[in-house]
Order: sequence, then structure tokens, then C-alpha cells
Amino acid sequence: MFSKDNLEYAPIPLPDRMDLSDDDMTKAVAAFYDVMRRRHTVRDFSDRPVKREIIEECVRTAGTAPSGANHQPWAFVAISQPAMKRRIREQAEEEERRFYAGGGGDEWLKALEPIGTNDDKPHLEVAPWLIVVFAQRWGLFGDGTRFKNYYVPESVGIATGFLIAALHHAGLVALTHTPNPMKFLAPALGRPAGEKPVMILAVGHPAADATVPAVAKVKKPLGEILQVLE
Ligand code: IYR
Repeated sequence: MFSKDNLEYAPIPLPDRMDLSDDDMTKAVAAFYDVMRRRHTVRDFSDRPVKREIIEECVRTAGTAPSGANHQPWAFVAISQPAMKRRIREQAEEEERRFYAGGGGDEWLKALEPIGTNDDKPHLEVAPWLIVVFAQRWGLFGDGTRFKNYYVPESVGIATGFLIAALHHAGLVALTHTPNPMKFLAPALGRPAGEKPVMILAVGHPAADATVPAVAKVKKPLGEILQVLE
């Protein structure tokens, strides 16, 4: 994507200016909050299919995220193939059995009790799509030489946030799943060197009897997360 002889600064007028009135802005922030506060991390999926084009559009949205030096150090692998989903489930459950058998440590396992998770991960097979998010520690110029990426975890985190918001906006639910370690993913998916799996998003429609942990509805009040100097 990048070439060594295309690195000069070339400003263009700001495209897509929003220019909202104060009133419209008040309405817009309230409406967006109302959409986002209805997002829930869901573990119970229906097997109702989701069109590939929907996933593609959501990933296109993720790709608009800001990133260190605009290097866009991310890659997404969208999997609907049952055999690959099964393989990922089997490998993830193997790791999780160790974690829940004590490998996670007492404090961590205690912290997860109100979330109700365990080593059984049927959603990795039931959800119609798994999106594996990869972080790229370096990129390649057209001539095959490497360039370093910057603020990689921050950039990939922001892009993943955009992706989760886009999926929610599409009426879908997602589960951010982080089996640890995830070393099996890059070779299993044939990813290039320098890419590190960050998380797996299980994506689809919620099951008819889907539940969420009650604690998930408890969000810190604004006063606890915002300090204002005015
Ligand atoms: N990866 C495990 C454990 C887990 C860890 C955290 I932090 C969570 O918020 C939820 C689960 C699992 O997926 O079960």
C-alpha cells in the first residue's frame, strides 16, 4: 500500500464537513447514545445466517479508523466456514479448560464469576461469523522492505471499536473473545509473519432465549469517568 516515493505532505480541504447547529448537535449526541447504550455483549447466538456483504461493510467501516501515521496496522479474517469455526472452537476450548481449571489464577477467576463464563464455547461454532482481528507489527513497502508501525494496540483497539459499533448499528450482536494464547490462529489462517491475533469477534443474531449477565447493565456514571476543567 505504501511506497517509499509517495511520502510527502499534501493537504486537501477537509472533506465531509458536518456543520451541525447546536440544536442538531444536542439531538445527534442523544440519538447516538441511545443507539450505543443498547449494545450488549452476547454469548448466545442463533444460527440465522448473516450475508457476507454485511460483514464486509462493517469491516470497511472499521478500516476508516484513525491509526498511528495512518499505517492502518490491522487485518480482519471473516470466517463462516464450519470446519474452520469448529477448529477454532476446539483449540480455544483447550486453552480455556486450562484457564478455568486454575491457570487464570484465583483473582481473575473470581472477577469472572458475575459474568458467568466457562470453558464451553458453543458460540464459536453457532455464530454465523467469526472475525479474527490481527495487529500488524510491521508493514511492507512495495519493494518488500519493512516499515515499522506505531501505536499498534491503540490503533487496532480503535478500529475494533468501530467494527463493534458498525455491527451493532446493523442490528447484529457480537462477543469479544480473547482466548489466550492465540498462537494457533495465525498459522491456521495462513497469515503473514509479523501479525499477532488480538481477538475473535463472534458475530450474528442473538438466540431467542439469549441472556446477558445482570452486571453488564451496570455502567459507571458520567461523574466517575469524566473530569471536566472549565
Ligand atoms: N478468555 C476467557 C476468560 C475471560 C476473560 C475475560 I477479562 C472476560 O471478560 C471474559 C472471559 C473466556 O473467553 O472465557
